[in-house]
Amino acid sequence: MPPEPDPAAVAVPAVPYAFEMSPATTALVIIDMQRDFLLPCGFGALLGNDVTMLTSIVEPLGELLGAARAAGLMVVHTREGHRPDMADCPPAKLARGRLDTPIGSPGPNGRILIRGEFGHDIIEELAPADGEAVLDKPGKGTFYATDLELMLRNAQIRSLIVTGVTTEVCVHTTVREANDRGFECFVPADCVASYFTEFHEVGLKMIAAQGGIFGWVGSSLDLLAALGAGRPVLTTIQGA
Ligand code: C5J
Repeated sequence: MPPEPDPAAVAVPAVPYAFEMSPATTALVIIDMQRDFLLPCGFGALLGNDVTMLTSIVEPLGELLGAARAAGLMVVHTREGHRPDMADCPPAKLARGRLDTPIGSPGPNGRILIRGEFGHDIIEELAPADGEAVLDKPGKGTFYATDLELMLRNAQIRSLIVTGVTTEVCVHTTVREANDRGFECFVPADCVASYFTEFHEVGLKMIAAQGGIFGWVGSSLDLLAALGAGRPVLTTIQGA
């Protein structure tokens, strides 16, 4: 049975059609905005990526985070990484890429992708506030091996605004996991990023294609307006 219409719902312009959400039943999920992915010498950089490809989302995501807090949305931050003894790191993940400096190796920001290390933590600009959930996840998806689903169901959350990095890896995996669990996902295109422009663009297209097979793609400006923190603007959604 479809859920009862919510009188507090707002409509956010999106592809393939307007996304309806209610602040009381929506969570902002910020995926892996960690130094290890965004700073030079972290995991992302050691994989050969240009980390500056990710920095453009920090400012709009910061604004969205402020608006979400002001509107009372549940906020969830995630961090990809492993226990110091790496008992939760699958050997296949560790071996992948045949890296000279694999996960767990010492680096300028501490041991790579290891919990408690400087590089593993979230960048200052998007630091979690008191009371906001911070989920440590060993995989790419945010539902795998975490208590996210339990927390969302207990809080009666139906919709997720999914942001962070990278578009085609942890963001996409999370959107797919959420979709299969019955959550509605909105992805603001200017608050997700990839080291690869083409993967970012096609990743967004894949979410909204076929009538929104995984969810909706829109812009943070329209979300801000819907949350009462800005005026509606005519936006072009890159990649959607
Ligand atoms: C990756 C992530 N790309 N957060 N992790 O390995 O997308």
